[in-house]
Amino acid sequence: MQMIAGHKAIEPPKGVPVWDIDPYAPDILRDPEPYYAELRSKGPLVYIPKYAVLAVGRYAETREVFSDYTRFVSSRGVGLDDFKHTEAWRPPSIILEADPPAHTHTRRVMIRAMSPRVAAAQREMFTETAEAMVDDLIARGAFEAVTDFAEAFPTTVFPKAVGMKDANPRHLVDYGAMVFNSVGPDNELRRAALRNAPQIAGWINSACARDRLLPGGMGETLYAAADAREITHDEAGMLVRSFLSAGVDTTVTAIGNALWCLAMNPGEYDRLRADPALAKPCFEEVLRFTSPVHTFCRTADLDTEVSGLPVPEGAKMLCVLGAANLDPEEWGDPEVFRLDRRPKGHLAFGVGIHGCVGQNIARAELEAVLGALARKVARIELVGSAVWRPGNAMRALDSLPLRFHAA
Ligand code: OVM
Repeated sequence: MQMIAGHKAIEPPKGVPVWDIDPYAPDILRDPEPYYAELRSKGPLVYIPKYAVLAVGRYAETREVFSDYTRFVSSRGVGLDDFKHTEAWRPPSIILEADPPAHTHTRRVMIRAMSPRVAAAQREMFTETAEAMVDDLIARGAFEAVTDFAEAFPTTVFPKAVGMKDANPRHLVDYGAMVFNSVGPDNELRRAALRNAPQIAGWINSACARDRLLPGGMGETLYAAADAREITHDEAGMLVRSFLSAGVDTTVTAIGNALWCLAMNPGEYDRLRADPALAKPCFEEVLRFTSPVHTFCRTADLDTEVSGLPVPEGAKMLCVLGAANLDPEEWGDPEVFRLDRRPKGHLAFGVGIHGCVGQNIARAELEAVLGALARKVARIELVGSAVWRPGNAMRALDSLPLRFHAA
């Protein structure tokens, strides 16, 4: 079998346009909107020879592929590697990289571990932390928002919510970069992220042990489910690893992107200030507008069709969430950031059985951050250039120099 980028190299299916582009080129990852627009314009499916994949960028078909977990499976990996033919870089996640019925079982436990009630119990801690950080940043004058706020906030509150006895913020951030860059091709981004894998993954794996977790935290909930024989103790440890994989880099990126949206759209920031209750719809629009996770894959597990076009078994489906969330067929004026849009059905958290199980916690964190800003900061000033950091799955800032003007 011919392989490219860790999966079966399918031929371009009949009727599917072929596009010679590298969607993982750093320039495209830094400024993806033109690529998103061209991808959508070419058709519902586009064959990309460089990686022998089918890219999906229109809203309807992206939603269809994500929703149909029997035809488009996750157990063969949600990156370019097909776990049926290439060994995964780490033992696969038992929730992200699993299909029903195994997935149903682990997901049920994770839903409970991150329920609205669990998120509500963390809100006060999130808000107090956000307010203290915002006060400190106001006092500082100019600061680097990526490190000093976007990274600082989740690496402070998330380990507390999980109940980690000793968290290493640097390792948590680096592990996020490993996990999210690993879903791309074998490019420099992936190689750089995986370079220190044994050391960082080793620290992460040992941080998942029960004796490293405090009672009352979200991590301990998973071991309690193991005591109740719903899952095994090994599975509890693997699900703690999922917390640490998906819970930090995602919210770091979301906070940076939110600050960027508000710095670039001062009129919308004024609206948020006038009514801090808009924190919730503001976050949803940040998600739609910037799609922190811009791309995840599925694998066709059988010969099938999408919009009447043939899809062969083994095809990697590049689901470009960032393109779908800006599709003018779905959204009016998609390139306008509007707090009053209330973008129901955006795909930034995915959709269907694999839709982000941590979204209650993510919303509680972002509402705490946006609420603290709205109450304390009169104006968010960009005092240098915003620089984007290319990522194989994540659209995140590398640098965002800001000044918060006190209210
Ligand atoms: C995991 C996980 C879950 C969601 C996202 C993610 C790629 C990882 O279970 O490890 O990042």
